[in-house]
Amino acid sequence: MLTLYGINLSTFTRKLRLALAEKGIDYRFEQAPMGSARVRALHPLAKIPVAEHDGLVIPDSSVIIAYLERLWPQPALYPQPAAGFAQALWLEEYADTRLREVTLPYFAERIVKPLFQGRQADESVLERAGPLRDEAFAYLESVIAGRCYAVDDRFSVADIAIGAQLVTYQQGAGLPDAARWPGLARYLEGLLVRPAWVTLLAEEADALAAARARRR
Ligand SMILES: N[C@@H](CCC(=O)N[C@@H](CS)C(=O)NCC(=O)O)C(=O)O
Repeated sequence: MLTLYGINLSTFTRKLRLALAEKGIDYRFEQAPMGSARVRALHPLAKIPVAEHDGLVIPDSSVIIAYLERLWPQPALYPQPAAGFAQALWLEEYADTRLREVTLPYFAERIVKPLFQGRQADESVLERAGPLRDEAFAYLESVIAGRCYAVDDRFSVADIAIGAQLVTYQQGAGLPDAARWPGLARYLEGLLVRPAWVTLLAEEADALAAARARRR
């Protein structure tokens, strides 16, 4: 049995859980916040997620998903053709880095500060975040080009990585504005109704509702 250490509402934990759900892999989910003693003992960078399988400790969502693909090849999350494979890896990398940078301020200001720290959002942070968000969303709008999936018109790890980050954005700022990025908004709506996503995101919505209730 695979054990996953992380927490819900963590973007990279979500990314991995989406991959596990899409592949239909059973796992044990052990709540372990980033930087906790448990995580520090398992992950050299003290980040989440980290997984343990048959005595092997595997850090990093991208590495874990690639490992899962070897052991559970179907349904495949990586395109077979070399060009599609490269594009999927690139978009996964883009999502994990630039899109992460773009989406995190919205979650930090609108969710973490008010719900988990009892502090007010600093809207000036979000004003400064706008231009980079606009640039990244315009790039994704052109990559997706009105299709349902980011690469080769079939679901892949690129959609999981992009979708996981866009959910973080949605939790802080709502869906991408369909008037400005119609393809991106439709693309995300299509991902959000996938059965594996509905279940996981309902769990996250409950966690957010509970945090809101505690603050009232
Ligand atoms: N490249 C890593 C990124 C993991 C990551 O940054 N996780 C966040 C939580 S969503 C974290 O642990 N942050 C704590 C930190 O950066 O120290 C992955 O894909 O697993």
